[in-house]
Amino acid sequence: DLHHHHCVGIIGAPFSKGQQRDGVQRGPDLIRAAGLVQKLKGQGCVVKDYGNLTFEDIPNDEPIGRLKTPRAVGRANELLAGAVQKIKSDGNTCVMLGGDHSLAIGSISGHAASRHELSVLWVDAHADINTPLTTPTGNIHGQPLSYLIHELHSKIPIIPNFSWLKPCVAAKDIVYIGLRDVDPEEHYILKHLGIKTFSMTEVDRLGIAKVMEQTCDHMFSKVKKPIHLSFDIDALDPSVSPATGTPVAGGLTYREGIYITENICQTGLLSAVDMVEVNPKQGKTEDEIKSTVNAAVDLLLGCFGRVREGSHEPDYQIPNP
Ligand code: 5AB
Ligand code: MN
Ligand code: MN
Ligand code: MN
Repeated sequence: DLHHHHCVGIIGAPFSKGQQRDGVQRGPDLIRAAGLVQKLKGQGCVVKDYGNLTFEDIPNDEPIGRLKTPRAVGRANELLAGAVQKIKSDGNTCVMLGGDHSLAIGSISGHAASRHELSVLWVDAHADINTPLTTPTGNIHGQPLSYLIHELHSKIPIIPNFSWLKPCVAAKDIVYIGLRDVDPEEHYILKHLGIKTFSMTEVDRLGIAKVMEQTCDHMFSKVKKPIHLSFDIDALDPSVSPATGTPVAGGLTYREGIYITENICQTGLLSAVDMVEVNPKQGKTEDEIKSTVNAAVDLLLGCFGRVREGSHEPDYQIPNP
């Protein structure tokens, strides 16, 4: 809540090479321009903006099998992992502004390096668990979880610029919300590893309040691990967040998205957040871009204490005339 001062460290990762659409690298600056830092401070957070990472160009980054720009993605995520580890060691909840979802590789690795064991809440239309051999597109933003999960380690080939990476998440510590576009190979992997999923069907059946209750029951079944929330803006319905690379009809409402963030904030265990896949070039109008960016900002505000009922300082007094 407002009176427990969240310390928030923000890192921008203007990176797009985990997929093929230009524009997603502008996400961090757009989300900042919509007032993220000032709004977080206005709700009582202590905010440090660590700025944007700069990613060097990697020449001759030829595909390896189906994998597109593997060396650039490996190097970018190594850099990001170091930055996230530093932000965590400074005592902050880390906010990573993407960029495409391949950045979860570095964000989650850097987070895990500082915290040992994590729960990962993956809010997305997609499962992002293809391996380099199952990917139908070669885009690494559809694969980050396969690189991070212990149980899939033997299925991941050696890739240049990924030798720094070690799997750091157990299948039982992952929960998905919002799935509605899962590849057959991904569906097999999810079932084979017994990963907890709340697809849009479960959101429809249970309602978002029960989904969050069961999400927390699953995540807290043994010990209370710090939570890594990886939020792909395409989890929301395209009527709310159209400016994204791979929109899918039938998504979460704005209210369901906000409910997720309010609920996760209340656990007191939120330790890092990714906000990814905002792509202004995919918006058809200025309003479509605005709606998408505002949703990203409001979700982040929900992560750090904003509640819709409102709030007040504990020592507030009604002014006397
Ligand atoms: B996103 C697809 N499954 O692997 C693939 O936006 C789409 O980070 C991935 O969730 C979507 O390319 C990746 C077809
Ligand atoms: Mn997605
Ligand atoms: Mn994603
Ligand atoms: Mn997408």
